[in-house]
Amino acid sequence: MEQTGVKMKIVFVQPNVGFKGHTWEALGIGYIVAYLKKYYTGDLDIDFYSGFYDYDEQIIEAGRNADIIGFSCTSPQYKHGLNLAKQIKTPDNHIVFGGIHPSALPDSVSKEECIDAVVTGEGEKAMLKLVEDVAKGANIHKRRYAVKYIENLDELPFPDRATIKNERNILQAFHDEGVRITSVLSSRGCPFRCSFCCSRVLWPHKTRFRSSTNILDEVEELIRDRDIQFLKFADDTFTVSKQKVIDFCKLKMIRGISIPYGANAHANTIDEEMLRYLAESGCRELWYGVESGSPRILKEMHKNTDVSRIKTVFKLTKEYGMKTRAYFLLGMPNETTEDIEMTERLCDELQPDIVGFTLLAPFPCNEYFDCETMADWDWSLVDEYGNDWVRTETITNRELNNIQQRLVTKYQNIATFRQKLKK
Ligand code: B12
Ligand code: SF4
Repeated sequence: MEQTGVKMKIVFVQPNVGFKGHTWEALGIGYIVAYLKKYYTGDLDIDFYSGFYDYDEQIIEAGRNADIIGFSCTSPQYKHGLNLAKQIKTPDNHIVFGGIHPSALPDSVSKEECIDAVVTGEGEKAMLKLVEDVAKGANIHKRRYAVKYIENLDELPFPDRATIKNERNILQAFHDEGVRITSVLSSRGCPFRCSFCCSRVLWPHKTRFRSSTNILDEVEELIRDRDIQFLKFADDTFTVSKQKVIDFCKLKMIRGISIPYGANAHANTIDEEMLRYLAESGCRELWYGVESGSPRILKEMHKNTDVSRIKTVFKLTKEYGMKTRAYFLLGMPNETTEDIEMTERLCDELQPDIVGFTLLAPFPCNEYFDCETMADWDWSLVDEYGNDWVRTETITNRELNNIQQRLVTKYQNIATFRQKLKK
């Protein structure tokens, strides 16, 4: 490895999303920080700020004193990130944007004068290269970094949770739910291609998995060092590989790690044997993207499952003692009120423990985004919990928002945290 030996002061920023609610730890930044600390050969002074917990003034002051400022942005976070970047930029510092939004719209992001470089896709190797370039005095203005994906995820060091001030999120979870919770990522990517989802932009290749040993080493560390009492898997779909899931569950039990956990699941990946292992190993909740009760709409979404399978899987998940969450999405272009009635009937029948009703939003990178007309939208205003864009051929935007509100009110006692907050 090249020896630069140059000391670098880096500030990472997780901008705000525009709504006050529970925010998760900046896991992506945690991964990048750990990678830099392992592989950068010079000294590093790394700090982290969150738009949720820190004042803009603090972030701006820290950023103006750093060599490199790295912003991590989903689309709703981009506006706040850009606003901060404009105030942080000096002739001497280097501003880089990474995460799903810059990955989806690199041209639009890099045309901003205050943004020197854009990283698309996985950030660990790309950020290392960028830091080395800056250390060597290279001009990175208007550079784009996209590097080969890491094949073996076990090579990655665990996220640096001290630097990302994970304790703040854990305390927030404890305040909201009475349990010390944090997130862990066991895989990258999802084999499905739902029309409304952005996963394919960030992780376009086949799904990669960490080994069970590697995941459980991190889990043990989290229990020992951070007194974590519940794990949320941040994977797109935790249940992609039956063999991987069963292997994880078996090893978790063999190692006597009893911590409960929850994860995202896709109905078509589930069978009874997997559910038995999940339940035995401490899985307490499965979160299903059910999306619709209308077979026609499920097809239009490329959801790759059907209503009868969803019903079977919910029934089985409950029989194995796990809680179920059902997320529904309203507003597909051809959706009619009859389709939404089917969704409501399905929800009644499934009786999930938690339910969310979101609205289709044309985030950059899903099939509803139009780069001609939407590239410069204010994404802090476009939300799946209410937006003024979505309408179908037969249902207006106002009607859809009203339907969503009616459903949230109907299921108020089991609505998601975010929808409860909205009321
Ligand atoms: C957990 C999760 C949440 C959590 C919060 C996550 C958080 N940290 O704030 C909750 C449940 C609250 C949530 C809410 C929402 N979410 Co969400 N969420 C996720 C999920 C499933 C995992 C995130 C994660 O931890 N990933 C793992 C880490 C390692 O990946 P990463 O953060 O992307 O980081 C890597 C790269 O992006 C890059 N990188 C990231 N930052 C930086 C910075 C620099 C400087 C560099 C160089 C590189 C870099 O390197 C990292 C390591 O390789 C993702 C899907 C996914 N698998 O990523 C969706 C996802 C991010 N969410 C999405 C959406 C739409 C939302 C909501 C807008 C939904 C809504 N309310 O309408 C909100 C907005 C929240 C927000 N922060 O903007 C979309 C984003 C689409 C978009 N264009 O913005 C995603 C991609 C889901 C999808 N597949 O469509 N979400
Ligand atoms: S199953 Fe979930 S993560 Fe995978 S493509 Fe569909 S919505 Fe995205």
